[in-house]
Amino acid sequence: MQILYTLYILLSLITTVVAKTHTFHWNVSWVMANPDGLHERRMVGINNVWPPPTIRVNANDRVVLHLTNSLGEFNTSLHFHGLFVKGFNAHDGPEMVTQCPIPPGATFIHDFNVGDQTGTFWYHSHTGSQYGDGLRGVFIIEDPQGFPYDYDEEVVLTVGDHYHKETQDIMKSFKTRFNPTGAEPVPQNSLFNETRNVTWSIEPEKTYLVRIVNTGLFPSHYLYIEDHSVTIIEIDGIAVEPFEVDSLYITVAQRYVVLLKTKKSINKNYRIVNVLDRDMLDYVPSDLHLVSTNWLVYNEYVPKPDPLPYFDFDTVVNALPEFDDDQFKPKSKQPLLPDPDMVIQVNFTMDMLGDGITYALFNGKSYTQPKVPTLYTALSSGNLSFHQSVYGSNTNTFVIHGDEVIDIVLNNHDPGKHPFHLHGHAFQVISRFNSDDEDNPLDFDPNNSTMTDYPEFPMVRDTVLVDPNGFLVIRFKADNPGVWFFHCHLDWHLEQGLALVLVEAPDILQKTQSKIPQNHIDVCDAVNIPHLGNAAGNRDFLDLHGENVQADWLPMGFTTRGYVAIVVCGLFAIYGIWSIYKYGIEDVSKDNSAAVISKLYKILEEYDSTANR
Ligand SMILES: [Cu+2]
Repeated sequence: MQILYTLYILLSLITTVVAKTHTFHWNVSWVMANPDGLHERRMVGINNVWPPPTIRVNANDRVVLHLTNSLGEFNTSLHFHGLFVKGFNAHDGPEMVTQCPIPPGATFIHDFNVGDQTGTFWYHSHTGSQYGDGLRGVFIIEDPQGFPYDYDEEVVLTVGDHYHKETQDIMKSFKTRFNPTGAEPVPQNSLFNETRNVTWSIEPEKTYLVRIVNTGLFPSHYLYIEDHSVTIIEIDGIAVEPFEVDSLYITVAQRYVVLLKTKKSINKNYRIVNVLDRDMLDYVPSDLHLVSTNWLVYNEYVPKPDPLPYFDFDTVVNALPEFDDDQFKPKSKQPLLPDPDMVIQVNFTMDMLGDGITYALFNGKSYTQPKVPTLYTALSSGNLSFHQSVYGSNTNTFVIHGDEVIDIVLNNHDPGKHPFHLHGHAFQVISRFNSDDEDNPLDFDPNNSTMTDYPEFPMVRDTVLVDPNGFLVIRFKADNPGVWFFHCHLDWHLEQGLALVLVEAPDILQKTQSKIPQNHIDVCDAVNIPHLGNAAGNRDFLDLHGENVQADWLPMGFTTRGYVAIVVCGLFAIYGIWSIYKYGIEDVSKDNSAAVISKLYKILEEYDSTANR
């Protein structure tokens, strides 16, 4: 026993010695770029370079990242998508959830250990929809013990959607009463490794490890290589049983790691095709390249095949096999978690509120940022941290106890597809159905045995699609004390308030992560946001006076202004009818026919005398 213990201590020491600290000094600023070759614009770059770099670390390494905001007039922030940041909740990144927004001129220091996670993750701004302007990149955590599969070369491949305008300008015409249907902005293009028309030169009979990330804002992508299948080995940072597919369907924020075995023959080159999911777009401009062609090149002396017609979504997508991510089972063979201790049920709708703007709502509430970041409320509220009310009435916050099993039931009462992401966890997807009937959304029913026929080994990931008018049930263990955002990753919808917040084990959080780094407090001071108090910024934690709330609901029936408008309109109508009567009917009704006839004779006589001259 003593020998084993000594060995354990030795191993721990070795790990500590081997673990590295990676220090980054990132200056976030605007950089001119032309990602799609059609339009030059400002993109958000790092140290004057766009696109931003790929971060690569080993498990148990420490990351110290100094992020300086040089964007001029805009705030910023940085989230590490898929990382549990266990023990480092304050470094997760989303503004007003775990930290203050970083104002221009300020530097925020992220300092965390990546823990024992390995796989493919990414980082992006968590301020509004700013990552659509380019602040996004891939984050890879490798296992220092080696990779479980042999491969010859590794390649990182991102797909995404691209806009010619900056997101803050797009927002002005999106969240306005002049867009009453809430139609989402349609991208101008798709990107492939942050550019287009990519040629990827490969060698025959080699195995490539391809890490694929959709770093886009909005539509999912279909992705395939002609005449090649790939083997999926990891989804969202979770190793899965190898699964061969001919194509992928990847929502924004999801990741797939695949092995690609190249052919023996070098007589031919092949198309790599990525297709924007047209069904997610409100309208399709005639010049939008739904279908984009890139090339897998075996032989540069052989001509590349022509690009596919950019508009021919139907032909391309109808030829693809069905893609169901439910079949990708974790390699760890993690069984279904036990029955939940707590069920959070949210019904999601899109509705217009009293300001004429269309919002996204969970149970009638559109997430509205509190006046104090929720983590700071959890840390400063003492015994009241379990009182949901201290987090505000409009933040969709749920408090959960440590080590409990939690189900989130999400009923989608909207005809759109939405990829939902939970920070701080990967979750089991235990039930998911869709409904083709827009008038009758299908809600989860715990008494319906088909809906509760949960898989023995559910899919595990951190971003999952809920189908139109359908539902989703996810399950996870509350083993990561912290404040975690759960939101739609279509950032247009996040801007409309499609989010909720989990305050997980605030008692343990107060004991183990009570100290807010001084640098984070300095950033709050710089942006004039308190780091103590409830959602309203009050030190009396049960007094929510002054909290941020959503716009009022559209009133039912007529308001006073409505009645005044009706009366005024009525008066104008009566005046109009009276005018017609006065100037029209009244004149005609007089018997002045003799006068009219004599006037006509006079005109004719004048005409005759002129003509006879
Ligand atoms: Cu959404």
